[in-house]
Amino acid sequence: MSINKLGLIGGGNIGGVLFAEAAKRRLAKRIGFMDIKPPDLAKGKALDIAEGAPTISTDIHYDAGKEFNVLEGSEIVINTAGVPRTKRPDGTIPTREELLQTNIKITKSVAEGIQKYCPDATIISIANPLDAIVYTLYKILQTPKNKLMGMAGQLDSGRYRYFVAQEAGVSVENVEALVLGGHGDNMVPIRSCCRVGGMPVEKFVSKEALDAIETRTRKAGGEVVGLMGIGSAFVSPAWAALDMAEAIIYDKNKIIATCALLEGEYGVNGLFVGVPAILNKEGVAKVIEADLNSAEKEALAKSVAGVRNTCDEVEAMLKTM
Ligand code: A3D
Repeated sequence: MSINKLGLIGGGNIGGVLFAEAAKRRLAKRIGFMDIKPPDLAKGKALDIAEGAPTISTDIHYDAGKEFNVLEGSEIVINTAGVPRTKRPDGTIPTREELLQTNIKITKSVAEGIQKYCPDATIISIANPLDAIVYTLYKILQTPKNKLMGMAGQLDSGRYRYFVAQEAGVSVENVEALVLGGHGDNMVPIRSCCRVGGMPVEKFVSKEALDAIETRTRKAGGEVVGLMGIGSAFVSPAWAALDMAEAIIYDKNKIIATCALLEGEYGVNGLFVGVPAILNKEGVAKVIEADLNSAEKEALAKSVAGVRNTCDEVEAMLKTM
């Protein structure tokens, strides 16, 4: 079971991994791969991967290029078009929100491309600032809320799981975790939802170690940016987005932390925020309201306030574009 066509917008670091993995996993009969970068980044990367296909015994069919028409007929689109964070010469690291000025313009052209060539596609967006870029796509495209979502929570939860597994000395497969809220340094790891082998995390990891793990999780994206020196994390975000795409393609009813439109859930209206959601062939089939303690509720409200500020900036910028 696979879909007819998967569209990938952006052929940079994340886009390249998405193309290679989607081809290897045979997620779609055909892949549309688009990037504006000359001379023809998308076509070049697609050719490189296709020439490796015989070695991994897979058949790859694709349309790649600099124009949005290569996306025609895509049923699911994953969007990575946008500049990533990168370490400045003085060693500081920008916030994701500082990317908005540049990435909102890119997102406008992405929305126009989707509108023209695959208006009915289900969209998973990855470009930063995550929640505000998904909001921008919504404002321009008015996509039904089940068909538009952002990837961040799956990656942030994955980071939390990895750190807990290391500390507890167990397999990552034993650790369940949830990170909610906006995809910024105020994201909210939910300790009360963290389980190790089905048991409360506190049985395996001390309170002090958990405090440190949660702080590290909130800043984990910046840690990678700082170490790599150029660009930001790209393999783990691609895998996380493909997990979401597979839940949709295979109609899994899988609960994944997803940036979804809230209409009253968690006391939030009209914003896209990271929450647990059931993903299936409909896309975001249902938002689930986790039971949070008062500290977690307070932290979530703070994170949502940050998302609201950035979305207010989006509203102002869209009026001038
Ligand atoms: P990068 O390797 O720079 O690739 C981005 C690509 O977008 C480049 O190849 C550009 O040429 C291309 N691009 C720019 N404008 C357009 C356009 N109008 N149409 C099509 N393509 C265009 O970056 P990356 O792949 O590392 O990251 C992509 C985005 O994902 C950035 O905004 C990152 O900040 C973001 N990101 C998000 C997460 C999350 O967890 C949400 C994690 C890591 C990166």
